[in-house]
Amino acid sequence: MKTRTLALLIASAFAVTACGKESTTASAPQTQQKAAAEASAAELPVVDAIVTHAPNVPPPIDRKHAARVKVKIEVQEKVMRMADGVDYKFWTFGGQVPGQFIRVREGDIVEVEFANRSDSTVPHNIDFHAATGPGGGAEASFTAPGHVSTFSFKALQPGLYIYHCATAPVGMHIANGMYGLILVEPKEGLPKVDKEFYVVQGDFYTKGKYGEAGLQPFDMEKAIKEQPDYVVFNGSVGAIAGDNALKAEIGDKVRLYVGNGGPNLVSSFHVIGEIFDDVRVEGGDLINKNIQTTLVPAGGAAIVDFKIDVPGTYNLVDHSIFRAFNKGALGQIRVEGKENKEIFSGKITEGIYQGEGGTIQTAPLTASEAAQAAKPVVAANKEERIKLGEAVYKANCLACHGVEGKGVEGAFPPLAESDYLNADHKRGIRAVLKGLTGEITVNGKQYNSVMPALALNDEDTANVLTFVLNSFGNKGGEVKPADVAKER
Ligand code: HEC
Ligand SMILES: [Cu+2]
Repeated sequence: MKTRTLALLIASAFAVTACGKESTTASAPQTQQKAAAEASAAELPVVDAIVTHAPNVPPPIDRKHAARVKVKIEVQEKVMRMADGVDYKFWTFGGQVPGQFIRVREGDIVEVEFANRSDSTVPHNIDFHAATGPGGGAEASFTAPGHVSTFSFKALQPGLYIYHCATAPVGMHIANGMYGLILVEPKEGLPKVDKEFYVVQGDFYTKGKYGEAGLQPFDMEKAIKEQPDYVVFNGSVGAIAGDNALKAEIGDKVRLYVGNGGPNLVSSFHVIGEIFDDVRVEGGDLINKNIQTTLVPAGGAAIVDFKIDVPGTYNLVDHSIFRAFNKGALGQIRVEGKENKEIFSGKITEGIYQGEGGTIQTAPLTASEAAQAAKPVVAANKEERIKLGEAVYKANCLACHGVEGKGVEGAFPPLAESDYLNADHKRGIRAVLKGLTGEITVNGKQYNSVMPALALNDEDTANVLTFVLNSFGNKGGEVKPADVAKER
């Protein structure tokens, strides 16, 4: 039994900041054992993984033995369609959301070649929930733009598993679309079906509201509040609906490999007008039967099987239903074949449901309710400003710049003893307000990366910078809200 403890989660969440090399001293017998294990793994036949883009699934594995399976993954940061008229800069494994479906067999050694294109703006990595080991491979695969890393893991336990990027800020990488599924087929295989499809739900956070046209930047504030503008299957509104609907025929046994990349929402996965015959609950061994709606946790999966008896269009939804009709979580299976009036007599129309869009209807407040707005906390002096700023730092900066402000070489510059910041406080103000891109030199080392603009108000910006200036060996000083207002 593999226990994914909180400690592991934290280790993976801070993979970037905590990737110190562990030195282990192995005793002689251990070394021999290890050598023997490596020798047998090295003798395995080597095969290239057959991977597919969603909604396709690679064919079942007909091997009866373990293999060393090579998987190549290339990270691409790429502007693509989110909805009609709406674009988004996705961060992807392999150029699409979700990343490619990887199919291996229980006992295989999965050898991953992880490339991050040179036109990427930030480092990335990959955490396989199918792997047993620190961070699921996050530290082993941490890769700066223009580099490639390799590592391998043994697929010890069968099941359907999410993989995702775990580079800080982890939530942001996942929110940009960095997830996919790997199926570790049990040695005996899965029961045969007629059609298999690959569907992954994800929630997205944009500056503009649902449907607002143009290239929409990521909105960290909405992501933290868990208020997505889009909840979609396979990376965009309509990716598996309308002309892109999944297709099946009467009598088909259909299997959906359903994943949920999150980053935040739990999916109440449901197919309108169907009952799942078998659900492999959470992607594991437990089979539940005759299920209407199955929960798919963020960072989790489920395998659902059902036989289709009646023609027509079946809508896949997250049954947290505003997500389906107002945020995009709507897919379709179009089924052709002879009607069966005994099973279903009614009139069957196609494309029954239309997206209703994101128009918000307000329920009015009373005057006294409207007046109840919380008053913001304001620092009375420099000491208070430093104290309040520490909390702002922990919540907004720590993920990238680290607990001690030391950053990560090649990715996140240090705030500790930063000559760049100490030379001009306004640089810090502008970085927080507007974000920072392009080449900069901090303490003699070059950085060419992206810091996103943080949606902080003048008070919080002043507080956090005053905290930084008076911590981590910096030269002191105070930034006041008025200084921030001037730079806005
Ligand atoms: C998503 C990761 C991320 C977060 C969160 C983040 N930064 Fe940065 N920061 C960066 C990167 C990357 C750079 C370098 C940008 C470049 O190469 O142009 C940077 C640069 C800076 C710099 C200038 C360089 C230096 O080392 O002095 C300052 C100052 C700074 N950040 C302060 C902050 C503060 C304060 C916060 C929190 C309010 C914050 N950052 C949050 C990633 C981040
Ligand atoms: Cu990433």
